[in-house]
Amino acid sequence: MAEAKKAPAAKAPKLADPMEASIEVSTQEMIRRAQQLNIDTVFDRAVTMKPCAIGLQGICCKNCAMGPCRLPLPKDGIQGEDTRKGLCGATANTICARNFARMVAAGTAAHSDHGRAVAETFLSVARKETEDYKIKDPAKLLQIAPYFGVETKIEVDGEMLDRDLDEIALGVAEAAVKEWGKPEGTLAYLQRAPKPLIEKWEKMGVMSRNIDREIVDTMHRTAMGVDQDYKNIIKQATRTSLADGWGGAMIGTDLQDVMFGSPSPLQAEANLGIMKEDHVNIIVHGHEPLLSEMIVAAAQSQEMIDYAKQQGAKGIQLGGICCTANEVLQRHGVPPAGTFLQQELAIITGACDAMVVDVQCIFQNLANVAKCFHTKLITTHPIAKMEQDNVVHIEFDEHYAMQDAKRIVKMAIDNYNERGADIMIPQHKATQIAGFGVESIQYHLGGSFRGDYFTLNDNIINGRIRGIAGVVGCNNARTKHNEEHITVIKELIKNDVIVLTTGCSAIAAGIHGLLTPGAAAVHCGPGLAEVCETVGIPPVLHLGSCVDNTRILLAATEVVKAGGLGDDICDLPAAGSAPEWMSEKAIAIGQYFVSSGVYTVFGYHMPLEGAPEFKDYLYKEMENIYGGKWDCEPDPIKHAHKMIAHIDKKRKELGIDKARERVLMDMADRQALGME
Ligand code: BF8
Repeated sequence: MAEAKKAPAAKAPKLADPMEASIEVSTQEMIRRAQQLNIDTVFDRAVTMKPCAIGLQGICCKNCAMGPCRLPLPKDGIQGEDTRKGLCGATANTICARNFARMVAAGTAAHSDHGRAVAETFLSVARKETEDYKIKDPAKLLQIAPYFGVETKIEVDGEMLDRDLDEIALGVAEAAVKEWGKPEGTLAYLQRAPKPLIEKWEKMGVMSRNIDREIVDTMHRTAMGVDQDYKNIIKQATRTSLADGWGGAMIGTDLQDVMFGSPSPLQAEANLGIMKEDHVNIIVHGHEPLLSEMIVAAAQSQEMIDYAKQQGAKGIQLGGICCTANEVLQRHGVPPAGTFLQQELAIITGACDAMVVDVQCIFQNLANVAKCFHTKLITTHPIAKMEQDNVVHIEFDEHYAMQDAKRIVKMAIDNYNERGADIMIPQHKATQIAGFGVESIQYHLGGSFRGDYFTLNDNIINGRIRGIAGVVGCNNARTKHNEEHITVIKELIKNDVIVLTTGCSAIAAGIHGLLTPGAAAVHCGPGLAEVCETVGIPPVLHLGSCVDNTRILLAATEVVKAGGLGDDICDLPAAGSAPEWMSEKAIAIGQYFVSSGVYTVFGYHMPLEGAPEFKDYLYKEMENIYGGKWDCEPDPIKHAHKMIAHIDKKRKELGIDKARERVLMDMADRQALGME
């Protein structure tokens, strides 16, 4: 075997302290390993490059060539009138709102273009143009058809009969694809929201028209010299974000479920330790599961397993990074190898025979790291190529999906014997239960007679469960890897708040052992622990990838429907959180949660400090319109307690706060009697 090719000595006097960079042991080990090999990672770069202080405040305008105009907040704050303005006269509020709205547009574009690819593939399936994908969940197809105006029954001789599934599929596919550009009306899925919420959206004029149009509208009105009213800009940001959460992302999730199967709880492992030295290791990374679904099938085929054995490997180990990981985890139990911040580290193990990337959250530096090892880095998407000559591009075509997948798996197997001697796979991994969804929550926490989410609602009303939290989103190299996610989640479940998680937060929760039923006894307050132990679920439920945040919207809608907790999402004792966010997609998600009535707290920092009036609008005024509002709190314990305080406020408004006090008094009484 050849020696691993070492990177040329780079000038990197300042390196990350592994213990300061992450709370996770295998990450710490691999950062150290990278430093020994003289390979820089995101953790080192975060030490050497500091963020721009003006950009951080959200008030740098580079939308025309007279700028960039920078409007930093004066050191002693605004005294009297705020006279700051750019060359054209744009105020800090306008600039900050434009920047924020553009983040929403970019995030919406990312999720929705993913959704479009899924919808177009589903159209190919419905037209029978591909054999590689099938309809695996016909029940979900029948469930969503009415929203697209597609009949599921047909009248024959006065009798209502089931309509042919292929006809329904074609109707749904054609209607779904049109959601990106239909000339009239509003998005079909907006009608899935609770009625009072739809009425708020209608009153405000923010019902999204079509997905592409909302993104174009935002880009237009935030260009130089167009919309100069921050409230009007943010109104459009809402309309755009709804085209994400109740549009492109939701269609993406649903049609993926239809084609690949809706997830149901399954057991898997998580962390870099899932990689095996004696196996061919293939890591799928990115977001769109169209090709990775096929890679899973190809890697599990006898033909490929036999071929791997011929090359001297014991088998093929698949692993995932980022949301592609969550997609193949929730449907096939393929273990995630790590979060967003661990992508370089997977290659630095020296045992990654191929890393297959599609779109989003892929470091450009991967190619530099791959150059130091034997790893084949394979790009697969026409909109996401890399310029380095060590990167192979195999463009995915849904008509030849399995053929492409087999070619990629074979390439990884052929690369197995090219490994160098520098192999170090950290021996840390955890067991997890993943694959929850709207349907499985209904199965575990539903009721037989009184509504689908009855048991969940009943336990919220009686106070065993204090409330519901969505903890989602990225890692960010400006915060300690996984610390905020894990601290926030632990504090919530300790206080009887059940947590729904997606994205890299879900991967982090899996790695840190919070996605098992056993975590309830260790980490939960007594009420939540009792519920989890009774029904056999973890206190933290993995609901999938970031587009699957739409599952949280629909779960919240089901809670409203089940009754007893108000008429709208904003009435629920619920809150949202993204403790380590970094992506524009997180801002789009935050905006659609806030505009759907959810109090949403981000960690780290928000790029709003330079425009206090605009910030106030997001943090206070939005609640008067939609019932939800933004907040930011970098301290993870305070962050969790802001969410809990909101949950308690909602419990009080619902008149169910007394029930909770009684539960706590019972506990105290039992403790006083020495029974606990
Ligand atoms: O879409 S959580 S780092 S992987 S952006 Fe990226 Fe953030 Fe991870 Fe998933 Ni979501």
